[in-house]
Amino acid sequence: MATAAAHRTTAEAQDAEAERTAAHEAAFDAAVAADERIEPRDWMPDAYRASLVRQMAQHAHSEIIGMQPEANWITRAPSLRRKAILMAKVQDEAGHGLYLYSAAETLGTGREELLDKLHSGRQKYSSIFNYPTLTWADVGAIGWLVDGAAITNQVPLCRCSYGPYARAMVRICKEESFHQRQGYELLLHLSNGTPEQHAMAQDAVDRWWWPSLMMFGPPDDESAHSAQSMTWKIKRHSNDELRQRFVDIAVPQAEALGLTLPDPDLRWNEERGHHDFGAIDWDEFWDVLKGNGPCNEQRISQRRTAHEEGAWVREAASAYAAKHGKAAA
Ligand code: BYC
Repeated sequence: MATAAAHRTTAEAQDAEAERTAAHEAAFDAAVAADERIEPRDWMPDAYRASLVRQMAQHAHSEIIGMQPEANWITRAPSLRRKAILMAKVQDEAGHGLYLYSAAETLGTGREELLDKLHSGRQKYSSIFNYPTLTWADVGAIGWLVDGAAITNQVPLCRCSYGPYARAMVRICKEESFHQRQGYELLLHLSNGTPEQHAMAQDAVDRWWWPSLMMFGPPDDESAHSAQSMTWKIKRHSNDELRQRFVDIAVPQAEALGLTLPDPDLRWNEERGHHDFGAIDWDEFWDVLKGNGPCNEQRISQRRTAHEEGAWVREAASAYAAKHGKAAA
């Protein structure tokens, strides 16, 4: 008798829980459908939380790993003005990482844990940062193409359904616009300079064009997360849509720069109202994701070293906070 009653109570409790979850799910779906923001204390499906943490972590990691290829040129910038601009840009990237790690923290995942996953290869960062910056013109090509691709991808994220991510993206996009302009201006200067400078700018664009197109992720039919992320309004457009938008923006800019995009199949398609472009080497993309890009090892080992060498700063900051916390108490 007692066992039957206990079973009944458990079954009733399970039914009540299922009903509560269904009500939560309905409220969540309605909020997303009405373009309302989901905030940290709101109920959300576990898979929504996990996918956001996955994307935001990868985004944050990309920002801080992205400091490396550009920082490579700070000591060799050709003028004080260029050096000051580049230093400010690299610092901005650190700031972007900070906003994004903080936004991820609102979902209950701490920065230490995310950094640990980056350092141990369990989380990704953008493929683009596994390519080397061989000349000064690469700083311009990164600004124009990489930041240009980033803006195209990230402006719609300002309307992401998760509030803290969307708000972080507003400020990031403003700063990315400045980054894109500085890269464009740098390349314009080189393109209109000596024949050697023009050739250096062209060579940089030749090397960065295809990896920039890969930044948008795999084609839609191979994108594991797109459909679900678009239903949840984390992503507003598919990878291929954004890639096409970027190509359409970049072509007239390349013409204005006097530089050629390295794609013989690139041409305006009147019928589609878009530029057609050549086939992307997806084998190269997946290979870079597997860790076999030209700089994967270097980027991660430099990141780990920077983290270890920064341990004393974290310890000092914690000690300071503890001391002042005690004093305030
Ligand atoms: N690189 O299902 P999919 C910057 C992964 S920072 C590496 O389409 P999703 C800047 C993907 O994570 C730029 N991995 O994924 C910084 C997934 O693997 P997992 C960074 C990639 O999430 C400093 C798998 O492939 N921007 O601009 O729907 C200086 C299948 O992909 C890449 C962001 O992070 C890639 N390119 O769409 C200068 C923006 N593409 O997670 C500049 C935010 C895909 O299953 N992120 N993968 O192991 C996004 O918008 C989306 O996450 C993506 C991918 C469009 C990147």
